[in-house]
Amino acid sequence: MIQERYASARKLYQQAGVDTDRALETLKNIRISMHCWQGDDVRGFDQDGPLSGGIQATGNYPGRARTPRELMADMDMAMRLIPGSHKINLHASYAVFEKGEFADRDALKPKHFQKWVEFAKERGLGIDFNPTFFSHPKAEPFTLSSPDEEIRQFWIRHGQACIRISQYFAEQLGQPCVMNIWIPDGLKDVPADRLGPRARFKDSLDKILGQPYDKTKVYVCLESKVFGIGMESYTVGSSEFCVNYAAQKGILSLMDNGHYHPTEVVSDKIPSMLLFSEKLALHVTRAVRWDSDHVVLLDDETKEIAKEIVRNGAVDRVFLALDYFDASINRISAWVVGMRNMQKALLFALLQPAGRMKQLQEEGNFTELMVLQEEMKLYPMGDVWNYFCEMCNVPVEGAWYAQVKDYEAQILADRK
Ligand code: RNT
Ligand code: ZN
Repeated sequence: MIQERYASARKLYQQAGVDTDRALETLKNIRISMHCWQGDDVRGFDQDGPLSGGIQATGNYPGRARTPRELMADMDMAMRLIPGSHKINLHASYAVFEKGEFADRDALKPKHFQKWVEFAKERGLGIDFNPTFFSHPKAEPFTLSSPDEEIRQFWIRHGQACIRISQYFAEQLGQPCVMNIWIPDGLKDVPADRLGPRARFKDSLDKILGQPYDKTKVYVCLESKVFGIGMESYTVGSSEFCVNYAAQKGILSLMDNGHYHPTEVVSDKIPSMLLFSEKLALHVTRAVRWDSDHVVLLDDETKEIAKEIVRNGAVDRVFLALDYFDASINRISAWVVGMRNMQKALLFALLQPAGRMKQLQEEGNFTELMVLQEEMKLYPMGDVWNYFCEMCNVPVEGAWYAQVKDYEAQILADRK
């Protein structure tokens, strides 16, 4: 049935000038970085305090992963239901300590992540990494931009430690590690001094990048943000700061589509960034009225983001990661829905007659362009997607959800 439906969809797409086999070949090789923090509401394992830094996971759905073992099992479960090979995205706060052992953020070492390397190796996954500049007693309200020199140095050492750990991941796994720096630093109310904190942040980043590392193995990124809860008036790491810093220092910009003004879209920023930098990183998320980090859906902006990557031939230049944390629904479903939707958005983009559309634009034939774009929306992409799932040995359509429900009844229900 699935094969037959694929054969007929393939023919229809062929008539529109689209090669479905080639699209699937491309899709199969796109690795998306699945963020570990959806599994435990961004709590991590190195401290017991609340989530800080102006981000928030809301909801109290049962079954949150409480230990590294539970988190790994849950990620495994999700990965079994997602087609293709991917990466996992870790935060420094997910260090796994031996019994009785503890290392503060500035003293983290590769060995504290050995369990994650073993996990990734066995499954052929890559690892991306993030220093954790939040949920820590020294993180309020400033980290790398702190006027307190001792605190600032602490966080500089943390950044440097994370570069060493990132290189360890890359070397152990034979895949580059994308290391993303995001700081929550900011102010609730009108600043007296906007420049000072940014100057200190700039100096701190210079010091972190002073840690020698192999640029072919570790891609350091800088993520900007417009506001956070409790930092409504000012963020140190604004878009202009981050884009300029990254361009000047030859590191990557990371754009999170929850981090801009509500009518500003990341999809439109992608081609401009691609003209000026070799590589680019994204956090794909869904902002509902604010940076709420809802699960990624197959919505217009997700499709438009995928389109800008595919149409500009940038599949190998854009590092894709997901970033959301919804504690109000089954957390494994949240991963599977988001990952599969990112892939569906990429597939949708890969199944468009891009050459013909571009030509119509250049000829000024906007009527036919609109007609074609709208017609392509109802082409049988679902048949191509199901075939892809079957090819990758994962459940087709919504069949995966029954497995999550079983897992919930058997495993998650016992987590009190
Ligand atoms: C916060 C940023 C950041 C975090 C993760 C946990 O607004 O988006 O990327 O969500 O690092
Ligand atoms: Zn983000």
